[in-house]
Amino acid sequence: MANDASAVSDVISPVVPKGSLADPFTPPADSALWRKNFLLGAATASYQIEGAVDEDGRLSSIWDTFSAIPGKVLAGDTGAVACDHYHRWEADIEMLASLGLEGYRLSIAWPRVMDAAGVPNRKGLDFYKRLLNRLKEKGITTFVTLYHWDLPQHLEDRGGWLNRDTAYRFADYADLMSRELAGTVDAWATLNEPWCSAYLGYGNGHHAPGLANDRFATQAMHHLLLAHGLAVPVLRANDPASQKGIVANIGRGTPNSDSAADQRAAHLFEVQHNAWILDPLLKGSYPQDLFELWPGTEPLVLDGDMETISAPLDFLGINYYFRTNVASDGAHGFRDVPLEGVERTQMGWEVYPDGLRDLLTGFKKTYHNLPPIYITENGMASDDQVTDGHVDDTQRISFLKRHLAAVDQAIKAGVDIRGYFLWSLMDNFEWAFGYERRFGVVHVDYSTQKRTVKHSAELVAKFLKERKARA
Ligand code: IFM
Repeated sequence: MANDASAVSDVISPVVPKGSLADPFTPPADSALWRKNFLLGAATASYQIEGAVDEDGRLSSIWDTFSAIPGKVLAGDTGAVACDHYHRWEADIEMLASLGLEGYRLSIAWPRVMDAAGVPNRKGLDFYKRLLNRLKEKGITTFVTLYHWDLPQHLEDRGGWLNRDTAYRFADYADLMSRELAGTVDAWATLNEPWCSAYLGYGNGHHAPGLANDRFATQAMHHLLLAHGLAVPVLRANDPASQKGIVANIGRGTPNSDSAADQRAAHLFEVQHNAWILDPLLKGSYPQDLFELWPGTEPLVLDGDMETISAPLDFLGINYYFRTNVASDGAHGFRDVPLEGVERTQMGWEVYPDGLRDLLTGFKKTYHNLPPIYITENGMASDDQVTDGHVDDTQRISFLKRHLAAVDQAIKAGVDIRGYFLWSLMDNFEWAFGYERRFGVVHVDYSTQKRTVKHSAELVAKFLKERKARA
């Protein structure tokens, strides 16, 4: 998966007959996406697709508990069945392969693979072994996330991410998984979006476990990042051939006016969304501006923690969805000022591809040790319907094209970006929004579990076929 952004123009096919590839998705001839070593894949996460929450010894997770509380998830939805992927995984991999997708990013359900005493659960482990072996047989590059939010409930009962001990339990879990799965994983990501785990889970309570306290959020973040830092050397020792990294969601904040106060507000927005995670990982310190925003919330940090957290990474996974327009709140912070007349998705999120490019090029300037990047999630929700066996997801096609163009621009500006994963392979359990919001490039009818490839996926497949034919 090696890449050299400076060599992009050397490997792009020089002559592409104008118009021969005309469709609403295919990237232009000079796009870095035509490079055959630019990995194009799709992503999912365990709780969002697997279902089978009580099967084969799986323990309860914080999302089983949270989604069972009335009012926490839209329409009272839970992940109990989801896409029934635990039983339908073979057909789902066939579908992934038939689309020509070259990479698959999945996550492991921690409560499925070990019990409260740390004893491995063979049946759970075997599920992931079968899955990963099949992906390898198909020649699909595997990105495996160890923690995509489904913390075992027994750990939450002892404080969850507020308890430093959870970080050590996570390292034990990483040890087990990398001993068991070594050789089938191309890239390990320790955590998915620690911002969401810490802030939505412990800061505002919109996600499991549903606690709401800024001080909790900063302490949970520290323990999450510590868990990451403790796991990386374990993964390196057990599975030296794979890449090790972490996945961060990033947010673009733009000022509502030219005033110094609004500029400062936009800066603070990005500190809270991006630097809070990236500074400790890449600079070994928390941004002090964070504690201007949330005075008195400095986490308890022990000697050596920041060195553990900032050990070198092989890659950084970036998830990007939208921008937020902000103004000063008149005190130390920012407030959202939604723009009128802009394009939005089913989530209400603004479609703003430039934000992805601008953040990536900004990170390159800010972090001199920025590792190679994979866009580990990008996509959008729409209220997709199946009509005569087809799903015409026009907005998604345009969304993907524009965001891939932003990635291409960032590559051309010198950012080392090696791949892109669509979020998501299929419609799934969208956390607090349940099944109403559809992010998949494949439609799922939850009453029959029928999968229908959307037009977006057909066009991605067409592009990948064309690219392969030229290689
Ligand atoms: O569905 C989520 C995913 O689990 C994490 N990143 C954002 C996606 C869309 O909200």
